[in-house]
Amino acid sequence: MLFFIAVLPGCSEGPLCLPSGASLEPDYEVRFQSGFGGSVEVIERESRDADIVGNEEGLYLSDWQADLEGGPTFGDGKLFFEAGNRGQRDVNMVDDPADASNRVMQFWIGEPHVPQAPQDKARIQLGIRNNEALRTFRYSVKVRLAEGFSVLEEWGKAIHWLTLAEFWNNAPAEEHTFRVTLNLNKEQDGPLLWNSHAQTQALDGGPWTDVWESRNGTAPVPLDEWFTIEVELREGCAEDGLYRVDLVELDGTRHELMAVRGSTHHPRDPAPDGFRSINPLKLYTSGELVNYVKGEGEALRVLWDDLSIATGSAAVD
Ligand SMILES: [Ca+2]
Ligand SMILES: [Ca+2]
Repeated sequence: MLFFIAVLPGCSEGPLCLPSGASLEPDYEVRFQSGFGGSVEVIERESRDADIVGNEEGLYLSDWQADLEGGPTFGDGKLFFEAGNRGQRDVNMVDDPADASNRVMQFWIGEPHVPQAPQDKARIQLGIRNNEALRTFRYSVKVRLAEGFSVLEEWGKAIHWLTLAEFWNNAPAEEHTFRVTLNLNKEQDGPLLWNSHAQTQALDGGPWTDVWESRNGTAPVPLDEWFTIEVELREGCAEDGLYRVDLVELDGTRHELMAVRGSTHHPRDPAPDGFRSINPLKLYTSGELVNYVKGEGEALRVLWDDLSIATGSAAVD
């Protein structure tokens, strides 16, 4: 499942990293969780970003300000749209279609809303940014691909850009830009399938260069049904970096989507300093894809529930 594509030709800055040695299994500690109920709400979502505030009584570490932003590990947590208005894309707390007594968070994209040539694109993400030495973390979240994804399976085009999560080490504004991305992909005549890649980019922007890629065409992509995604990332070199993703179906069946031993920072970063920015919940794609879904009379809609984020023992040093 794991293969290396390139060793960064033309990148000369910093030595290739060396493995830090045997890595111990970290002890994980939950830092934040949310079931999107209680007083949790999204505010000011007409702008290019929005905030989530509130908490759930009885749910430990569930306050979006005091626990997520005020805790020792994470900086700020914000929703980011980049552009557009609520008639084009929106985030709302809605009833769970499977249980009206449960509230969940909905990402909704009705049309492309981010200007870009040759065609506008679309983006909603939860950005947890300005994290201090976030080197080892894992999270789980329930996901429901609620609308638009069934018609995508009928689309006679390949899909290479439909992002559901992204992890930055480092972000584009920093040196040694590097990201790990969890995507849904599709061949021209095939069903949706799972894909991840790690990529670098030069500081002045330009094309992304693959460091590794992992693809899983056998695990299911459940549509209109809850499933759980579990993601683990440990900062490290080709020898000791770790990226793992599991999918658990509603009936409890577990699938290993990705299990990559590979660099989880820029391979030439001389001083890796953790994942300063992560997007554990994301819906980011091309205007062409969104326009196709819209033309079929639907919108792109993802529901999220029961987010829980833990950091490993080596996360804060
Ligand atoms: Ca809930
Ligand atoms: Ca970093």
